[in-house]
Amino acid sequence: QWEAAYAPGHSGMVHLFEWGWDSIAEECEKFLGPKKWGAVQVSPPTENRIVGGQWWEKYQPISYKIGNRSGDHDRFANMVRRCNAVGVRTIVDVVPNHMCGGGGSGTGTAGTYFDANSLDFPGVPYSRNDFNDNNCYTSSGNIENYGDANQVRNCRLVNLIDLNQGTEYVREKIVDYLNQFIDMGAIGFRVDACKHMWPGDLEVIFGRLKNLSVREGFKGSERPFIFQEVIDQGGEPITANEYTGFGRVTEFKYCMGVGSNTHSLKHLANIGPDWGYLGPMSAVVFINNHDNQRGHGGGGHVVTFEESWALKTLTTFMMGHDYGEPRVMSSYYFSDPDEGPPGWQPNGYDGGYGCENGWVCEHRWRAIQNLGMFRGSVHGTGVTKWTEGWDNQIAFSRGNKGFMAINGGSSNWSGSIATSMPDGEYCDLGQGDPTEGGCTGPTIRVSGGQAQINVPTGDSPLFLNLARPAPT
Ligand code: ARE
Repeated sequence: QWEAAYAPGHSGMVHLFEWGWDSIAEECEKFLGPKKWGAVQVSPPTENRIVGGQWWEKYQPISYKIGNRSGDHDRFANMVRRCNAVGVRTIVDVVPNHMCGGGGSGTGTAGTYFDANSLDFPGVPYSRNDFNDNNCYTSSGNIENYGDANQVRNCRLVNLIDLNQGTEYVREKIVDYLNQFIDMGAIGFRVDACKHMWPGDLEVIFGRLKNLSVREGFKGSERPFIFQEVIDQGGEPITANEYTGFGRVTEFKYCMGVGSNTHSLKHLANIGPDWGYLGPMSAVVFINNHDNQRGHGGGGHVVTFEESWALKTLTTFMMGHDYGEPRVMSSYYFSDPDEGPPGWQPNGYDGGYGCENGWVCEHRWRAIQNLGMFRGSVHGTGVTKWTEGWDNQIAFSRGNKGFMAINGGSSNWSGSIATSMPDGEYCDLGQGDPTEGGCTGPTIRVSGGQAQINVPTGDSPLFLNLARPAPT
């Protein structure tokens, strides 16, 4: 439940936020597979309430049927298969804490009726007794004070009708909800709003999940990868550590930690538990996420695509360093933080493919696109030969498998840098791609434990990646 079952040589998650299933399948085949990324994290696929096209509609479940504007059940299943076939796994964003916002009634994205006044969700089915309202003692029925763990877990998060995972019936429904994705070949889950559920209940639910599907090509002994969204920036009674016994947890302190050190990269050498963060096997790390890039969920300055230079620098560092399991955010441009994805339609839209018309696609940026390949090839090594230049420059090796140099300064960084890489001529994956004959970009020579580097300053490229020897 802590390790993602990535294909050999693949690593790193890309969150294709709000992409449609057909587009994701195509991106796996054309881009993420060949670039050896580990997995896509997809937006919640189950039936949601239709509000007004906002991205956050998908965090308001109506039933556990697969079907919303990203696509229907068969398209989703097809996407998981096509991605698996090219070595890219699927990680599903699931929302077991609550159903939709209270009040009103209607029909969800897969045509299922619901009544949020009487708490009736026939699509599951859930009814009044499955919810927590009777266990919440705030006057509004909502969470009013994050200093009170009881209300954080038993009251409604922003009026979202709160399920009681303490009951056997609700647990079984959630287990079935998650297992349907494992049956389809998904490898794991980003679990929404875990702060708002009791750790003991989650432990039971996750413990009942199936092993990864043999029919879909897995060994049968692998556990689903689980990472839980818990925003812990200190100062609240609920801590991320309460959740590490049954899966990983999002390490939100990392966003602020790296974001405040773009101009002092050398400080990042020991980022992790020394900074009061989760252990390396417990943390999922990221530079920003779909909430904090638009001011939802968690405070502080985070680096996003709007600061492209800083984002490239920090993403390179995150993917190169050995702390935590990394995730790269792939966004769309927005002016209103609530607005849905470009070209959204209530049903069947499938934007995203092509990375044009409003999609940012950070994962395709030159400096970022080969980082999954780098990380996949240095698997099992630690950081060695940490080196600092004089002008916000750092370099390090990953044992004898990789080397990375990041120039965050205002002048070129060139010279001999110590490395644990064996002698040879290597492809600079920051600027080029490995080919059968060698490299489409510059190559770098290592001899006698020294790499001859020349890392230009400027927006791109920022790193040299020597994971792959250029064949001679
Ligand atoms: C929307 C409307 C609300 C309305 C509600 C119900 O915006 O006004 O009341 O619908 O009708 C997302 C959006 C919400 C949206 C919701 C449902 O962000 O705006 O509400 O979808 O459509 C807390 C939680 C954390 C949560 C953040 C946002 O602890 O789990 O708030 N993050 C996840 C997702 C979100 C998603 C949800 C949960 C809900 O990643 O995308 O919400 O499924 C401190 C605390 C944090 C707290 C934070 C913000 O930092 O430490 O714990 O995060 O403040 O309050």
